[in-house]
Amino acid sequence: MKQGRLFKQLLVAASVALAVGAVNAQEAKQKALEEGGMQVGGTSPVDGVEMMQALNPKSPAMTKEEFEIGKKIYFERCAGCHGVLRKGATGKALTTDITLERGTEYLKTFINYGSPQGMPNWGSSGTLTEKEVDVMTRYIQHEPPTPPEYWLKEMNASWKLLIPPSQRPKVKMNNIDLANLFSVTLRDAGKIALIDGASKKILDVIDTGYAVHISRISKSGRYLYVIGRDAKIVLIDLWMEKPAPVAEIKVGLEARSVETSKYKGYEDRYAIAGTYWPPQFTIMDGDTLKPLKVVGTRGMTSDTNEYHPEPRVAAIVGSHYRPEFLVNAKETGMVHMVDYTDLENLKVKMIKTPRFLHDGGFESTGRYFMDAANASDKIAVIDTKDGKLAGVVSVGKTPHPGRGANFVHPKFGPVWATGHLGDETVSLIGTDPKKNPQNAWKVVQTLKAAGGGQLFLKSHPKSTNLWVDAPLNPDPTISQSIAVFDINNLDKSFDLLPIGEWAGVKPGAKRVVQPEYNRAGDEVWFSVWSTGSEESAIVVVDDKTRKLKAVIKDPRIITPTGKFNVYNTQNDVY
Ligand code: DHE
Repeated sequence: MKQGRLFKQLLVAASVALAVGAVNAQEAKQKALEEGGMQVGGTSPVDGVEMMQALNPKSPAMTKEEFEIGKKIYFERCAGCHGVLRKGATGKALTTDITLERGTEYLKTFINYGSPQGMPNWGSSGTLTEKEVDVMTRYIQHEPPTPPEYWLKEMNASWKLLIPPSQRPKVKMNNIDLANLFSVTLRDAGKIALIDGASKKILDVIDTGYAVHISRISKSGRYLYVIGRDAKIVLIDLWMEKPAPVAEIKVGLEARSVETSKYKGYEDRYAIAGTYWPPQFTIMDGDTLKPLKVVGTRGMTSDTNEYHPEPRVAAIVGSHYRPEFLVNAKETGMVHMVDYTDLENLKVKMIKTPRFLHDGGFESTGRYFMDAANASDKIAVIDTKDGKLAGVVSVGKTPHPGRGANFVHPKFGPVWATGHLGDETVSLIGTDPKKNPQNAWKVVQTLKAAGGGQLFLKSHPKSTNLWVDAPLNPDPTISQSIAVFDINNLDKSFDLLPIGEWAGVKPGAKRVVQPEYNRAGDEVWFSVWSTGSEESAIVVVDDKTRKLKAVIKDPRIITPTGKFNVYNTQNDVY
């Protein structure tokens, strides 16, 4: 690979690590440099879309070509932190009232040298050339171009019903143990792998979307929904002789989340997807993906009550207690509780929480949704039964739980755990307001894990282990390992298992990411995630002995990230 291109990729790795909020830019860049171009997070697929260039007489002149270069760089490098409309999120607001006032020289210095608050040094690091820095300096003094909207008409045009429900099997036609099947994201391949939990054999590799992100399973366990960053959803029928896509749709220009209706009587009825752009969510038929209802999330912020034009939809969960979806609008800090019993007369209750919402999961009873407001270092607790905010808990720096981990603490009763991007701690929050009210919605213990840059952690009702990853940590001995705590002896330090080394793959980034249990809860799967051109693997560890059980290696296992066990995902077991 040419030196310049490599270097640019390295910087993307560094910047996106910052986009998720916490890793020191220089360290991340250095780390990425050593690892040969790993890209954490995904560049926005919006950069190729045509947009208007508005002329502001106060802005420094730029040609159409320069504007296009600026737009491309902005969507590849800047939009994740500063927002499509530059209203600010993890990064500062860059609207023209601010940038014109700051002026060209100030902005140029900032873009060249970065800031201790996390702005990468795009110029002095060599990522952007002098000319590109100059273009960007002028570009951000022009009005931000707005990507096009994308509504029902566009969705309908993209919708493909590959096999209508009437032509699908009436009973399960294969002998796959579906409960122990894993859907594995092969991110940069734009595919998922279906892997049998017992034999560890890859049953199939299926094309999905660009920079595939997550899988979710319908309540019955029959339908698998996969979403990519390009907002393409692929619906796979697991009952077919050979599970295969039966429908697909593109619900926007950029997305991260998909979920299905789980309430009694509505099992498999609806699917929902949230988009980063346009900021909205779409409710679809669960078995065909036919789009039924599109709802915008633009509105007022929870704290200052100011209008936000771009509240991106982060995590979505299906309530077990009511016929509702909980849709997290990142930038407004509002959780939209969407009642799906009557789509024509849609009832949406808005719950005010701190900003900016990102991910989260249920505590062990499935009643309370533990919602990470990562920029506020808080977890908002939402009672899905009574439909209200039950508490707000201060945790460590930039919580990133994934769906979190539930277990019974020997001293404090049931707890839900989150790790953090911004520090090495794991916060354990009491979740039992009935029997342990004194601990409910409080941090009862803080564990010290291996380091910051944590993304996911996991436990299982049958396990006495808590597994904590740290794939964004700048130290390879940490990012390539997993910290495991003994739940019955939490005062004791963790064991650090060298999962990356156990994988026995060729040199590479080998970031160890996202623990996931099998159906029985007696083994844990880890992705050993290297770049697209390097060798990756899935490592399976025996939960009891903490010893290596299997390594799944195959040329098709390209950039594995999330792994979703059908039974655990279907029933919110984590
Ligand atoms: Fe994710 C979940 C957004 C980068 C792997 N990620 C989520 C969710 C959101 C989100 C909103 C919750 C979905 C839900 O529950 O409905 N992720 C984002 C980003 O905005 C971000 C920070 C930057 C980006 O450019 O996309 C980002 N995510 C990543 C990665 O770089 C990861 C590690 C690898 C990848 O696949 O790109 C990654 N995200 C995951 C995984 C989950 C996830 C594996 C699901 C975890 C689970 O156990 O449910």
